[in-house]
Amino acid sequence: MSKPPVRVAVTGAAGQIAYSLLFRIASGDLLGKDQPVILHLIDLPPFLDAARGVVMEIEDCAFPTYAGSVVTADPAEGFGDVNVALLVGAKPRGPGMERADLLKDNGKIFIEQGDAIDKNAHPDVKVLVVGNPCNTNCLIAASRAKRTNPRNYTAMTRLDQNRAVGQLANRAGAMPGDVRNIAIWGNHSPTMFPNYYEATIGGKMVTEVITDEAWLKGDFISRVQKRGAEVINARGKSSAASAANAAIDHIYSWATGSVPGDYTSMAVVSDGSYGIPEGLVFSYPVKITAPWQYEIVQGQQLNEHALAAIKVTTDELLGERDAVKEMIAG
Ligand code: NAX
Repeated sequence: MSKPPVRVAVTGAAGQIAYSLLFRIASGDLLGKDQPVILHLIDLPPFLDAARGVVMEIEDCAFPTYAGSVVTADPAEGFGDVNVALLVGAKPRGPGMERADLLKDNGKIFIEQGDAIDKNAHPDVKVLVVGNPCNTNCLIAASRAKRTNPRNYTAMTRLDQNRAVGQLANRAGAMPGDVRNIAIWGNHSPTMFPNYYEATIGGKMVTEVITDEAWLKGDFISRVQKRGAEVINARGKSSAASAANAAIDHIYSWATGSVPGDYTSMAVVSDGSYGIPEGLVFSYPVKITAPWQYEIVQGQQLNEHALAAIKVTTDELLGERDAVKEMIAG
């Protein structure tokens, strides 16, 4: 392989999402089958042995694109020279914990990691935040970006998009590949809005193919919004392989421009498009205009239902930003 290796950092490297994600990165699913990768596995000190065990297994896969690993608990070392940073590790919500406390505890992690990325990563680093609450964690990390570009800090709603595709395909008796242009608006939380009004199935508008409007407005939206909880109830654990798959999809689409349809969903730092307050990390339909370049899709006509739903998710994000306002001011 003639290309120089790309360095990809993954935090939460000993966790369950990483256990699916790291193998797919090493095998070339993230950046291409001709692109060697060096993995930077970052976790807390008590979990480094587990991360080393994962490295042993990756070695044992003998992937042609795997060019080595760094395992560390030190963010400066972990983000050193990395081209892509996948921030998966986060503090989970404990019993009885308030959402504001969760935001603040995670805020500390993402300030530290944001600083370490800004000081140590490649100046053109691309960041994807998966660890929840991912939009606001991303907002906090992006607020530390001085040398790096805040536009390159994104959060993951591709899993929500993929879940919406799955639901629509099932209902229409179609294949997932037939569903195009469904985008998630807002927060990765139960307030997100999967905008089916612009989406198509087999080239026809979703609303023409699925004429049961009550289902679209009701069960479809709420199922996508609450799919994470449905998986936990059934599996006893949160989504892992599907989350890893969505992280691969997010970065692969961004890096290559390959998206299923005209655009994909990414939570990005808002530039004020569609009246969303500037600076919020908000999921929009985005077009990949060139490798590693995105633009928020403009000119979508949002009807009353969509506007009302988007207001709810925007207000939630404003509340989250308010809860961490001292952190992002500093
Ligand atoms: P796990 O609990 O299995 O793993 C988390 C790992 O992160 C642990 O190994 C832990 O030691 C590590 N960690 C914690 N703090 C860290 C820090 N400061 N630096 C480095 N590592 C740290 O969780 P997992 O199931 O892998 O989920 C990870 C995160 O993804 C959670 O926050 C979860 O809520 C979030 N999710 C986000 C999704 C999305 O669509 N955006 C969907 C899936 C998932 O729920």
